[in-house]
Amino acid sequence: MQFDVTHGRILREHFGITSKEGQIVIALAGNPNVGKSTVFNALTGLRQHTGNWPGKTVDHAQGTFSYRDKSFLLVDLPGTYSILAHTVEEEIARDFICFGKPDVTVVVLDATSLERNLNLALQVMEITSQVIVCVNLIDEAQKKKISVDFTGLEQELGVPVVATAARQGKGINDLREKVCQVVQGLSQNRPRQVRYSQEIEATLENLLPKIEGLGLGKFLNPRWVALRFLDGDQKLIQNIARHLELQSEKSMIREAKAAQ
Ligand SMILES: Nc1nc2c(ncn2[C@@H]2O[C@H](COP(=O)(O)OP(=O)(O)O)[C@@H](O)[C@H]2O)c(=O)[nH]1
Ligand SMILES: [Mg+2]
Repeated sequence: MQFDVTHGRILREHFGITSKEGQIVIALAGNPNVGKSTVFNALTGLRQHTGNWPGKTVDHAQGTFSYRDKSFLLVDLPGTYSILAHTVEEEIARDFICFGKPDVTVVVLDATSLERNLNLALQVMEITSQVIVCVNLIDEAQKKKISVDFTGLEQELGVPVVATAARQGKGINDLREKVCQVVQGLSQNRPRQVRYSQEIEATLENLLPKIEGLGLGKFLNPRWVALRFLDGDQKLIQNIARHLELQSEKSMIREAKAAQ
């Protein structure tokens, strides 16, 4: 594994998520009604429990499964059309992807309305490269005579794409395989990045070295952070500051313990 599992574990506790040592954490994102809970159930079966996100009245589900001798913790994020944090649900989904350090984020899309759904996938792909796109409801798409070019989609997006009909359990094993490949670094993810106007791109170029100097780690794409700085997203900037503080606080505690 290339990531610091322990570190992610400490940060996730703030979201009320307690993963066991060595457990691989998967976040599940998607628009409402795309079959996210069905994918969640197909993967975890009865090994799940529900509650609320700490301090929020938004439902929260987490579950576990084992595959290829590895243990996985699956976190169902609130269903959202976007993660620009205009609503509490969007803020939770965004903050977990940014600061909960999931090892991989699976974005579930509705095969019958890909155009609308891809918006969320592109947004998540701006934050992290550890993404898998799960195109669900392929049976419904077939009924509507919609055919999806999965190879083409994978090439265009630059991340693995899995076709599922979760209600029938189709493609779920394929999804497990792809998750394993991504967490083991066997998948060459190069998520397609949205290009903005020349003016924005030029400003981003100036900002990037400063953001890269912050030490945000490989889970937060500096380009995305720079874009949010340009937005003047105060809440996110505060959250980044809080998490950097927490990060150094925890690493100091660890160092002190190690020195004892
Ligand atoms: N035909 C079909 N229906 C599905 C599939 N996946 C989910 N559904 C149905 O779609 C509806 C919404 O699913 P749900 O998992 O609650 O969506 P969520 O809002 O994204 O969590 C439910 O009636 C599911 O049974 C699928 O692959 N094929
Ligand atoms: Mg659901």
